[in-house]
Amino acid sequence: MPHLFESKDSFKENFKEAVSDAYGRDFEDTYPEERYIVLGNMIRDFAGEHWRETKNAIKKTESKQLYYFSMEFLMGRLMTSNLMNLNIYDVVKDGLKDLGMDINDMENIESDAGLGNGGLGRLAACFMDSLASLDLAGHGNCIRYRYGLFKQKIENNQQIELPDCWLKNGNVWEVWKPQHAVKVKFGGYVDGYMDGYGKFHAQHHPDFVVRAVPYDEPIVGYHTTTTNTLRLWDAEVDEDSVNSGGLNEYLNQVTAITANVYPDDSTIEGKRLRLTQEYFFVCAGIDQIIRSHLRVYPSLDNLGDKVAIQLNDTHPVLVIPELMRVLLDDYFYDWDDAWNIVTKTVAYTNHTVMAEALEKWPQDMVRSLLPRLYMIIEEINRRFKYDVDHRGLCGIFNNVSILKEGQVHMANLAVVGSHSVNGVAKLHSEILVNDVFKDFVTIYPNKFNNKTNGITHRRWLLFSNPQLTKLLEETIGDEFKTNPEKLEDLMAHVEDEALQTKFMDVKLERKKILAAYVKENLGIDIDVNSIFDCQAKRLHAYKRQLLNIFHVMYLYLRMKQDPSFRIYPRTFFYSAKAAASYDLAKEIIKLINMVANVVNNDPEISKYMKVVFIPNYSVSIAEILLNAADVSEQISTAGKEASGTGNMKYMMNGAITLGTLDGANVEIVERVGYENAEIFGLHVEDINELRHENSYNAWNLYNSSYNIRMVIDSLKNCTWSNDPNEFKLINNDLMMRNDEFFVLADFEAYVYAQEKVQARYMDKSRWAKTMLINIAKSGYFSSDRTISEYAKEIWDLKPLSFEK
Ligand code: GL9
Repeated sequence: MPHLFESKDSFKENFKEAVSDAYGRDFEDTYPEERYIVLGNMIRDFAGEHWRETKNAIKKTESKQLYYFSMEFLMGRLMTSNLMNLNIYDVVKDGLKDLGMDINDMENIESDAGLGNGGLGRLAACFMDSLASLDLAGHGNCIRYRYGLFKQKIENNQQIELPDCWLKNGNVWEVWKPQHAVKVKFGGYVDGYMDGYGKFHAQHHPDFVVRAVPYDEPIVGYHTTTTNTLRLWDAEVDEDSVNSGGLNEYLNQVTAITANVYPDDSTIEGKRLRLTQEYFFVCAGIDQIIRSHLRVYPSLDNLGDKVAIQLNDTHPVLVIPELMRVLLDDYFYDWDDAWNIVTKTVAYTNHTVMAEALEKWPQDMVRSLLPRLYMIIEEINRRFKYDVDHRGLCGIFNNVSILKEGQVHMANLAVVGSHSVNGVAKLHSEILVNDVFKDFVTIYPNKFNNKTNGITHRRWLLFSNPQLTKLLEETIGDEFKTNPEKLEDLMAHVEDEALQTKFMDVKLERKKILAAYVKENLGIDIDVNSIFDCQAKRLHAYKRQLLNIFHVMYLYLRMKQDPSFRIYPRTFFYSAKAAASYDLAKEIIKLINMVANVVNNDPEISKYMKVVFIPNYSVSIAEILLNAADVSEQISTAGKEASGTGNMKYMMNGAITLGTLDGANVEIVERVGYENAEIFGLHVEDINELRHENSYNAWNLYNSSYNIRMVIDSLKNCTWSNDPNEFKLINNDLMMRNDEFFVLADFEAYVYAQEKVQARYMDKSRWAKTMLINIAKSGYFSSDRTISEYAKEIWDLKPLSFEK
C-alpha cells in the first residue's frame, strides 16, 4: 500500500491538506508552529503502523519484553531521529523545500525533552534507540514531568534557573491513554486477617489516591519495523478521593508529583516528594506490566520468562517490594514463589559510587507513606538476615542490612532483590565488587557483572555529524551505519594524507557551525583555527571543572608575567548546569564566567585564548558542541566517574581524550593506545593510598608549587573579581577542607599534559591520524554493543520476528 511519505509529491499534497484542515486556513496563511505540529503528528501516525505490527508480533510469538524503569529519560529532540530512523528524511526535507520551508526550521521548533539531569538519563535515551534498532522489545517507564530540569541563564556571571516549559507547544510524539489509568495509593494504614492456612491478607486503607495516566511515545528503530513504547505517567486527581488535609492540599499534592525532575531533596518535604514520585511511577508501571501479561498468559507464574525489568539506579528500586505486594496481596502467591518470580524478573544497574547518591530513606517516612511496602521490606530484610546467618556469615550482616540506623538502604534492597547487579564500566564494576558491595559478593558471588556504557551512534554520529558520516561512507562504505564495529575498517586509511586533509576540513566545518552559534547567541568571536578544548557535563566537584579553569588561569597569569611565553591559540569551552542548591558548583560557574570576561577582554591575551561558557547545556547543544571538539576533557578524580558517556561521543567524532584513568576513559585508552590519548594524574590506587594514610595535604602543595600558589592567590587578589571574597567557597574547599577531589594534587600533571596536547597539535598530519584512529576504535562504544550484552547476559531477550 502506498503511504503518504512514499514520494515527495504525495507528502507535499497530504501535508498541505492536513495543515489547512487542522487550522481552517490556507496553507500559506498558517504559522510555522502549526505546520510543525501537523508534521509531527503525521510522522507519529506513520510510526503507528509499525507500532501495531510490533505489538502483534510480540503477542503472536509470545516474545519476552524488557521494561527499563528510569526516573529520567533525556530524549532531546526526536524529529530528526524519527525521520531518519523511518527512512523518510529526504522525502520530507525535499517536500518542505518545494513548499518554501527549511527542514531545519521545523527541527528547531521542537523543544528538548530534558527529563533528566545528565548521563544517567541520556543513557536511558540511547538505550531506547538501540533496543528498537536491534529489534528487541524493550520499553521505557518514567514520569511525564511538566517541566524539565531547568533552563539555565547566566546573569552577572551567575547561574539563574528558569522553568523549562518543554510542553509549551504540546508534545507531538505522545498519545494520551486515559483508559489505561492506574490508581496509586499512599499513606493511611494496613490491617487484615489471618486465614485458616496461616496466611495474612493485607488490606491497605490509604490516606490518598492518585490517578496515574499514561502518555505513550513510539520509539522507532533504525530502518526496521520494531517500534517500542516510552510510557510517561502523568498524575491526576482521583474523583472519588481527597486526603485528610482537605481538597486544596490534595490538589497541590497531586500537582507536585509530576511538576519537576529531581525536586530539591535537601529538605524533608523535598525528600518525601521524591519518594512519592518514585512510588508513583513504579506502582503504575508494574500495574501495566501485570495487566498486559495477563491479557496473553493465564497466570503470573511465567512472568520471569516473559518480562525483564531493569532498574536504572536505585530510584525505581521500590519495584521489588511493589511486585511482591501485587503477587502476595492481589494474586495470593506464597512468599517463596513470589520472591522467585521477583528476583528472576528484576535486575539492577548501579551508576555511581558517590555516597550521597546511594539513596537512603528514613524508615518512618517509608512506613507512613507506603505502609504495606514497608511491611514487605521488613520481611525481605528478616528473611535475608536468616539466610545470611545460615550461611555462617552473621558477622557481615550489619554491612549489608536493608534496614539500619533508622534508614532504608535502597542499594542494599536492590542487590538482595535482583538476579543481576552491574556497573557501567570495567573500573566501576571492579570498585563495586572490591569496595561498595564487597560483602554482598561473599553472599552472592555470581550476581555481579559489568556492562560498559555506550551511546547511540545514530544520533551522535550519523544524524548530528552528516559531514563526517559522508566522509566515512566515501572511505569505508556504509556498513558502519548498521554495524558500528565496522568503523574499524578506517584503520586501513589513517595514514592516507588526502583523507587526513579531508577529515580536517570536516572538523573545520563543524567548528564553524559551533562558532556561528557562539557568535549569534553570546556575541563572542572565536578563532576557528584555534584548538577547541571542551568540557561539557553536569557541574560537580568530582568532575573537576575547577582543574580545567585553574589551567586557564595559570596560562593567563603566566602570559601576563612573561611576554616570551605564548601558547598556540585555544578556545576553552564549558557547558554545565549546577544543581540549584549546590553552592560550590554555582561558584565554579561564576569563576569560569569571570575568568572568561577578563581573558576575552584582554586584547593582548585574547589573541591566544578565549573562554566560552555556553549556557543551558542540553542534548541539542551537545549535538553541535561535541563534534566540533579537538580535545575532550575527561578529568574526574580517579575512581569517581562511574563511566561517563560524553567521552564516547567526542571520541566517535574524532576528539582526543585528555583524561584521567577513570570510568570508561580506561577502556577508551585500552582501544586507541596511550599514544592516541593524553592520560595524566593520580590512579585509583594512589588516591586510596593517600586517603588511607591520611597523607594528603593541600597546603604542602600550595607552599611548594609556585604555579599553584599563583592560581590560588589570584582567587583573592582581585584578578578576576573586585571582591576578594568572591570565591570563598572554592578557596575553603581546597585549602580548609583539604581538597577532597585532589585538584591541586593533579594540577602540575594536568598542566604538563596540556603542553603535550599542544605539541601534538603542531604536527597536523599526526594529529589527524590520531583523530581518525579515535573514530576507527569507537564502534565498541555504540550502545548497540551494550544493549546486545544486556540482552544476552541479563535479560535473555531475542530479536523479534515479523513473519508476513
Ligand atoms: C552517572 C555517572 O555519574 C556517569 O559516570 C555515568 O556515565 C552515567 C550513566 O551510567 O551515570 N550516575 C549518575 O548518578 N549520574 C550519571 O551521570 N547522574 C546524573 O545523570 C544526574
